[in-house]
Amino acid sequence: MQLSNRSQTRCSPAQPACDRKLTHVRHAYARLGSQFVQPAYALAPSARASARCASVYTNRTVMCQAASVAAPETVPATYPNVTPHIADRAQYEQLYQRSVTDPDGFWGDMAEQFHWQRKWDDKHVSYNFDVRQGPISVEWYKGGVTNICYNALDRHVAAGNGDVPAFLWEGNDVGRDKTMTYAEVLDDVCRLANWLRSVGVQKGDAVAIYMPMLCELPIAMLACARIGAVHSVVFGGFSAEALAGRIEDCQARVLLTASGVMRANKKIDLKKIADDAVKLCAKNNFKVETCLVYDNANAMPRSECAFTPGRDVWWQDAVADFPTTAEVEWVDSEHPLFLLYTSGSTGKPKGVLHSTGGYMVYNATTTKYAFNLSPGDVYWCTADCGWITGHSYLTYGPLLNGATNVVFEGVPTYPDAGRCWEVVDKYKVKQFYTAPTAIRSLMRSGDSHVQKHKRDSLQILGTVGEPINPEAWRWYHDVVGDGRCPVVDTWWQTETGGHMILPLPNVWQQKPGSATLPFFGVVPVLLDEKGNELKGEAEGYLCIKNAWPSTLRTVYGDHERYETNYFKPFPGYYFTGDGAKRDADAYYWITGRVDDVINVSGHRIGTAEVESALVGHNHCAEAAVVGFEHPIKGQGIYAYVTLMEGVEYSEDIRKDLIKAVRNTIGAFAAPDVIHWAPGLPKTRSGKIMRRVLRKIAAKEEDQLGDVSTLADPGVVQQLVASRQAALNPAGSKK
Ligand code: 6R9
Repeated sequence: MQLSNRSQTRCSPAQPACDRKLTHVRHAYARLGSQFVQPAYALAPSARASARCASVYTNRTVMCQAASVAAPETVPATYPNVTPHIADRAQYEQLYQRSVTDPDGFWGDMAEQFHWQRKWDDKHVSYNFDVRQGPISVEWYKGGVTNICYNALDRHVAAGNGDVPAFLWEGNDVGRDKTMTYAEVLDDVCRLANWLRSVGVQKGDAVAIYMPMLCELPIAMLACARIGAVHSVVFGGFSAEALAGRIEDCQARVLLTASGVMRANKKIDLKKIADDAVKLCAKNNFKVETCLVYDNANAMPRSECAFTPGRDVWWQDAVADFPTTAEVEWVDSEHPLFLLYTSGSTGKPKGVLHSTGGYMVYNATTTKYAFNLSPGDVYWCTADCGWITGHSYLTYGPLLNGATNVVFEGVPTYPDAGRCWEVVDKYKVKQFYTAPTAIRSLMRSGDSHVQKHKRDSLQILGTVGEPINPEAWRWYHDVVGDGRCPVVDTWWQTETGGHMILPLPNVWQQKPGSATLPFFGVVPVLLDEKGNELKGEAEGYLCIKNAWPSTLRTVYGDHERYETNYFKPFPGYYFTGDGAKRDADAYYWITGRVDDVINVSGHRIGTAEVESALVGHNHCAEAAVVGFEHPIKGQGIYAYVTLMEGVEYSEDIRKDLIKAVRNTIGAFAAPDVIHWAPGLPKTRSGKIMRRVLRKIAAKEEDQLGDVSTLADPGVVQQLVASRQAALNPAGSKK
């Protein structure tokens, strides 16, 4: 069945197809306590709003509080090397006004640079963000027909730029590298597109991709886009169970993977994980028919991999002989382009669906202005394609702009903390885009690793994924950029598809820790818990008032969840899940998530997902997970667990519980702290008081606030007394 036909209908809460997949999650929840048995969508919007209200001031990191409370420093826009595409703030204001008052005209102009097989209609934008007015819907470039792969590759080759490098691939090990021109990438994309067609993949079908950062990963995404198939990339750090859940959810019959990969000194056996995932799918009666495996011989030669004849195919053998031309599948602007699963405040990840035309135009436009990008610029985004940043600002945005893209297989600290700057010098990188967690970890290794390298090609430094603390911002700006490069702090989400709030480089003054002002076409608002818009200086729930071109179109298979999650909390607005402050200069300061999502090293992890994995362990009766401030990761994962009657807490059980999370989600979601809790602080109606748990984890038990509703106040003292043991477990390496 084709994705394009199903996306609005599958998996509403009443449908049995969905029930089957949720069984294990529900089972886990049933043991957790009453608050999880009730799905969020059953709550009235007002009840949800007030429930969240309690957390808006407690869930953010302390670091951000400091950023927003301290008198902010301002950094003027005086960078002689950076000549922005937008002359100054006044021109921005003028363009911004047009973008929000005449979106048809503004975004029509922005779309002109692309190839459209058929042009969009005059009035091409229509949307409804108000659940009271009917179903939520978003449509851009109505009537338009295009293809994003054509625009990212063929268009440049046709213009005579086939010899421009598209990818500068840098391997995990120093000295392993490869250059691919636009023409070469197009050849490989066509070969793979032909192969995909040969195994029966059609327009609208989902294809799962579980790959390391080889050029073949963006190539696979582009090949899917070329034939109108919908890619669903799963980050290579996810476990077999997480991969299986994502494959099943979108019913991908074809999986693209690799034998293995080296990350720093660690070998990761991707094929084995993929095999386990396929087995798990089979157990649930879903068959992955074909598995294309890239023989990444340097990390793991094919001789070391299990191989299932009839299902597995070696990439290098199967794809090489296909022709280097492949017909483009021209698709409607609203044709689905990709699915990307992201954590929400319930246990089941959401398949965020983006469509073609609006995503393409918004993505290319933000890339151009955020990074001051021009064709041929050497640009490097360190994100993995398994996350939205790798989709928007590694694969599509830079290629749509004709840039030369560094694709990095390794990690910033291998073989040492100077690797990034060595690579910057090697390729003369002009724009560098990374996450605050990487900046903090490199900062900790000392300035000498940076200063060993020249970095004189750098012009723009970008950051994404979480609030950047002013200290890290300063280091990035002063040490990495030698004070010559503006820092572009980009706030956006998987759901928004592209940058939403960011300082355009060298256009207006920066304030370290603030993402500053909205991009063209974006109208952010701050709401109070009743949904009133706050004016001027204020702090509240960050919502977006209007549709922008790359708004997520649905949660795959569950349009109701899409509406419940993003549009019902505040009718008439898209709710971001973040809190924010607006200062006297109208600058936005993101204060962090206000829902039960933790942002660990820029990766969104739902507390419910981790809890579900913990209670999946047969000794665990109950679990409650909260975030706590972590010096490198931004937030760490702090898990309170109650064991089954008669089971004694031990170091082995602690390790086992961590392993359970690694196996269910992936190593990046492993709890930093397991705190054995004979009892959890609950209200008389049985609700776990997470606010109290957050305070205990943050060592702020003197600020517990009102605990009069606690059923057993003694639990708090018990947890405070046992905290030290949880932080320094016997036998741990910490
Ligand atoms: C692109 C991406 C989205 C969440 C978002 C927010 C946090 C991202 C940020 C930021 C402060 C920034 N976030 N960028 N917070 N300043 N510049 O990261 O997408 O993985 O979906 O995460 O990340 O909390 O809501 P995603």
